[in-house]
Amino acid sequence: MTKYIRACKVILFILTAFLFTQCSQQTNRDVDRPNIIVILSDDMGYSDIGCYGSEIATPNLDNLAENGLRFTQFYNTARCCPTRASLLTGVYQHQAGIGQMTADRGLRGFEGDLSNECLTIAEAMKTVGYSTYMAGKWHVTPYRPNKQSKHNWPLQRGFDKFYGTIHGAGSFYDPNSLSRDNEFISPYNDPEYTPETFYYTDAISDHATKYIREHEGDNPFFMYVAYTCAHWPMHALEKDIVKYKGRYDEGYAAIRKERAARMKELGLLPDNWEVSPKDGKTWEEIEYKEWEARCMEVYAAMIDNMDQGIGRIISELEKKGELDNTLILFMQDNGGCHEAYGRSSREPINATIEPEDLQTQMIPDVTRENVPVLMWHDVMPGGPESYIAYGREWANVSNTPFRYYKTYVHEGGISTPLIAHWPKGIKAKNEWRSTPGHLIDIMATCVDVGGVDYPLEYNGNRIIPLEGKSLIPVFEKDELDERMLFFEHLRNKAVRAGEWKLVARKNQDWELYNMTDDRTEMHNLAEEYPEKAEELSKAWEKWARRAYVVPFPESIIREAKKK
Ligand SMILES: [Ca+2]
Repeated sequence: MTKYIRACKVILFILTAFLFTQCSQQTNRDVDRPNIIVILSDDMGYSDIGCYGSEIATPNLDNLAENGLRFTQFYNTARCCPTRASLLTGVYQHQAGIGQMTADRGLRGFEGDLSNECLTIAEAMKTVGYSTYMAGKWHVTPYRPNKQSKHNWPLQRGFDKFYGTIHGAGSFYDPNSLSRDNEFISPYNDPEYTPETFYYTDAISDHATKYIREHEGDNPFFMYVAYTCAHWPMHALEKDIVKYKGRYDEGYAAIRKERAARMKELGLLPDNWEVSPKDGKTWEEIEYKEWEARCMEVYAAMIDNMDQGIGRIISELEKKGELDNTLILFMQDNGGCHEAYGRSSREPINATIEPEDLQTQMIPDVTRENVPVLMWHDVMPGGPESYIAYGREWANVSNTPFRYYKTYVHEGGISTPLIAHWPKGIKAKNEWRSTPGHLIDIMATCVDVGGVDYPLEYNGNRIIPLEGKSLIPVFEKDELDERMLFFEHLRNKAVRAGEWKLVARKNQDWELYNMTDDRTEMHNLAEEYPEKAEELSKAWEKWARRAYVVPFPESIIREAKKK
């Protein structure tokens, strides 16, 4: 009997100890694990926010930077959908199935649809009990309004709630493919969201804020806020545009000069780097200066509005007492965009659309007031009746001091700010980090801070191991094990290794640059250091074979030859 009682006591002790450990582990985890908010903006250049040298007012982002970290050498993939695929999965975009765009090119790596051989951050964070929310642009599965498959929509890829667009671009007053959770909706027939004026950037901010407000329970959340700001068309609310009236009247060169001076003050532009030369027309060559200046006033207002929305997200976190233990990361999906959408005339189209009709057009024929949407100098940019891109010259300003644009993997195409803010987890304040990083590191960082045991198999599929590294050592000491970073988009290609970068435009020779001395890529050293160039090009080839980058689909090669 005594033996029996002793055995019972031992069992009871073990059970109590076990339960205590479980509870305290649970409690500790819930207290320590931060919420995570990843904010991504669209088609913005390296110097487009205040704390990276812009004249555009971004006080909320600047405040995050002052109380956190700014990275000087963070990289994206040069384009909307590949960036989203890589960011969401922690592997290179070809491995994630989006090697080019969202069209199926018939080869592994180029399916144009998010692969099942990888997890999204939302899927990974769910394995450790995070709630998962998304507001904004998805763009990692094809958009087919009449025969949409939803197998790769956000709710099927780990998100609990979603409000946003499936397609990559559209009107800010009437975005095509707008959806809530698993259903397409019309912004003008949506009882759940009835603002006085519908403006997509505000709608994204408002839904992100709502998800924080409505988050319940002790578990942390992961939220992905993917703005379409400041992708074309140049659409902004008049109340925001008015702040920038006249600010761009002096033209491109004056603003590039101002930005370069501010970047020098910030330490972002060392004296030994040459600012890249201007691209496109001079201001004197521009005939309709008022229209051209208005393009940039609207662009600035779009960014200003996004920053105000980020301010509302931060306020909501503060209200809930969650700001200190939320890791906020802000980055951009590609460099400033030179594409010439809406920069030639089109005839007015007569059509009608009712409030309950779904908008399926990327470029609407008419506004919801049934006014024809116009382009080029036939209309001033800003309102719903216009559809205009800000053009090559302003993109050149956005990317100060770098060369090239979105699509290219020179520094103007792939360089992005990265702001990291997490008072409880990052001790340093208002510091810079110069270790090179890449979108592939975001998943690895989330997995690290969330305590995720990253699976090798998920839903019966073999999972590609993460390519990225956790940025925690960079947060702490600006250190990371040395590695190479690789790039490929539309056969523009690059590799970054330490202070070296090897880069080539489609069908052109490799160029070699020393990024410490010459990050603006003005002095090609390929002939001076042929062995370094050879070593890096071999590394690129090896990666390209491993990561489904080559062979290129025949259809892409045929199209390239036609052009
Ligand atoms: Ca983009």
